[in-house]
Amino acid sequence: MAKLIIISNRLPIKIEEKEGKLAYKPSEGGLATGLGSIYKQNDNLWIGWPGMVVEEKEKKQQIVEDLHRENMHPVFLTNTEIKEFYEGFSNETLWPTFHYFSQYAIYDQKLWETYVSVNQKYCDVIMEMAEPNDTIWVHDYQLLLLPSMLREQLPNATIGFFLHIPFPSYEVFRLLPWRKEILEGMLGSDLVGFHTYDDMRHFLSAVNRIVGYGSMHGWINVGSRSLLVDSFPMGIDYEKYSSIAVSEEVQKREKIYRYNLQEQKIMLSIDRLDYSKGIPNRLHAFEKFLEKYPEFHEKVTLVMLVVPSRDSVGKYKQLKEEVDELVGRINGKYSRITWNPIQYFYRSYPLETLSAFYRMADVALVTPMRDGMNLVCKEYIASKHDQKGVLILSEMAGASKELSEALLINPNDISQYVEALHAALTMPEEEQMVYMSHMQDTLKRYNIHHWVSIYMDRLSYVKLKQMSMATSYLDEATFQEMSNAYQEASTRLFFLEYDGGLKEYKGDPALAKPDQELYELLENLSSNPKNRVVVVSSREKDNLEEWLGELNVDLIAEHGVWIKQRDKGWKTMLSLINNWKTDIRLILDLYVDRTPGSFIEEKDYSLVWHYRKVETGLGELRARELVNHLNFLSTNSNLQVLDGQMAVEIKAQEVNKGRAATHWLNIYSPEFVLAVGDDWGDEDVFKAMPSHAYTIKIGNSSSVAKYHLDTCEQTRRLLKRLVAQKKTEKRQKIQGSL
Ligand code: GDG
Repeated sequence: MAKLIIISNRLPIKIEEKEGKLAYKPSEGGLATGLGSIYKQNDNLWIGWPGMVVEEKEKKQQIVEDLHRENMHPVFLTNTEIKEFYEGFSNETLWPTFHYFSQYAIYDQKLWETYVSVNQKYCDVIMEMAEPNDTIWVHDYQLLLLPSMLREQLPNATIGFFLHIPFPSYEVFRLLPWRKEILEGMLGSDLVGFHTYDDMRHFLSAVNRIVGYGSMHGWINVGSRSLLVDSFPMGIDYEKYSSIAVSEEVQKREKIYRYNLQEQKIMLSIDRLDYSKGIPNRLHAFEKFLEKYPEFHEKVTLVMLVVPSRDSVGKYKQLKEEVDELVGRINGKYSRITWNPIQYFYRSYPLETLSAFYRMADVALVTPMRDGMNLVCKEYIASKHDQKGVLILSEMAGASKELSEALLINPNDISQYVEALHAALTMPEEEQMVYMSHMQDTLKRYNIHHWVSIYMDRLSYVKLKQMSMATSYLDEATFQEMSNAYQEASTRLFFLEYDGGLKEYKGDPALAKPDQELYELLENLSSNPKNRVVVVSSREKDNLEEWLGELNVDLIAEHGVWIKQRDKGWKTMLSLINNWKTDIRLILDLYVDRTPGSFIEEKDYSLVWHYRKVETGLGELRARELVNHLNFLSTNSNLQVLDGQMAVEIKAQEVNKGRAATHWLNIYSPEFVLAVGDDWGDEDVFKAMPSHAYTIKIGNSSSVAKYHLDTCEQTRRLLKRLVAQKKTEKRQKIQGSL
């Protein structure tokens, strides 16, 4: 039976060795609890490092056996690998870069090489455990190269990837010397998931500008495979945090802490010691608050739980010193015999202790400089049974996109922070309860189980979609079937894309004129009274008229803005307002100035920037910039940017070739339909076709077309054979009757 394999750097357990005996303890954290319910089912498996360096062969064997009973399998890492792969490249290169602290990032080729080799090690272990039909779900920044490594070995496997930390803007990401390899690694997945839409947007932009792949509604084509990029905000195990908060043990602990803190209002913060968490800023804000609002002296305490983390790394040691110093200074300045404004704890605590603090806290301070999601703020909300309490949340945490009822702040704006502290402490209880209950409703619904299930559903959907988009090569057997259908039909309709379908692209669009062979082919095809031939193009109508107007064919010009039936004149299907053109033209002019050889073409309902004549490389580079620029400007407008063959076109969205094609389908209800196209715009034509139509994509990127061919030459040969077959048949008939 196909199984699900979860891969993360660490397994969801901690191993401890006491007096030569191994003990396994479950580890806390969002991922472990969230996926805990699924990896234990059936034959599912979780693969990762068990958290301990093991050298002895027998001990390794023991761990493998013990873990197998719990549906886990270890990847053993050496001390050097931990140092260079985990502490080094993952935490000193990727972590700072992805959290917008690139000034802290180190770029060291040796660390990168170990990162590559450890990703390969994970891949090798997975290959020992995986079967071809398994679903593989890779997690987080330590394993960015793994999806492509797996894809190479298992080309048809279902591979998901989820990034738990932010994906930075292109401007920051591009600083990494290994940016291209990293993106290519991630692109081996079928579904790339992020916490927020912004992360997803940044990723798509980096892929477009660094690797050169465009995207449409989150879909990226990599060769003949399409993958999807989407956002899935991660939730918590709401039930678990909510029920533990009313457990006897937690209430007992709360009583003890309350006794010690007396009537103090409590502000709470819980984070790992990390520069991304904004701990010094929080202390500065609290100090300013005490200075500005002395009436709160002896009435409020900041309980700050800081969990030790990565303390072997220099930057973390410095941060620890800075925090120690700040806490010391503030407490030194404001403490009284009976009151310490800050209660600071540098250690980790059992969940029951955290829960007791969540219950007690009047205000929770979750104010990171940058955070992928942040689960602490969600746990605080789930623990608040009386719905009294205020959450102050940084805009820079992914969670702020969902929890808009929190007091949102920019952690760099210390005066705003101070006012938020004051507002939280003075907020009427009824108001607190309204906000809290809204946030609880959201988190109850979008809990961790929901997150897992929508991610897995989406991954299955991608696989189905890939299957429906996998076009098979149009072979001889299919041709024979098509030819029979052609001969039996009394009404036949052809939609033939001009550029890329019938005629190869030329450096200059004006040079791609019809040749004698093409004229003859179209004449032959259209001379049969049962045939109706529609030539489809994004070219201007005057251009098509000049080249093909004499023929007995119908025409679709400018992506479907203009149509012409052979016995009638041109007519437009839309009456669109074109006032967007003035602004967009200014931008295109700018790109013409900066890109020698490029030029603008103005059509009735679109503008096109052509770069066919531009120096190789430069044109592609500028085109990527321009597509990004235009996509940004066209958000919330009804404009569509098409990244075409050596051209970028912007047009009103209502215009599409598929709509225009429907016009003919409605009039003729043909028994035989054949559509040929080659780029994104032609997908609209394929989609508009009835189920019995033969749809052919030129080129082998994925498409909704049923078949594909490689060249225009092959389209022509196919059409010629269809017509010739008819002629042969006719002759045979005549000869037979003689
Ligand atoms: C990464 C991303 C994203 C903390 N101290 C103790 C303790 N914890 C638990 C908390 C919470 C978890 O650790 C921390 O989760 P966060 O989400 O806040 O932060 P990261 O560890 O940086 O996680 C983050 C997350 O991945 C999930 O995708 O949200 O943005 O950085 O569950 O309760 N638990 C115990 N004792 C402690 O002292 N038992």
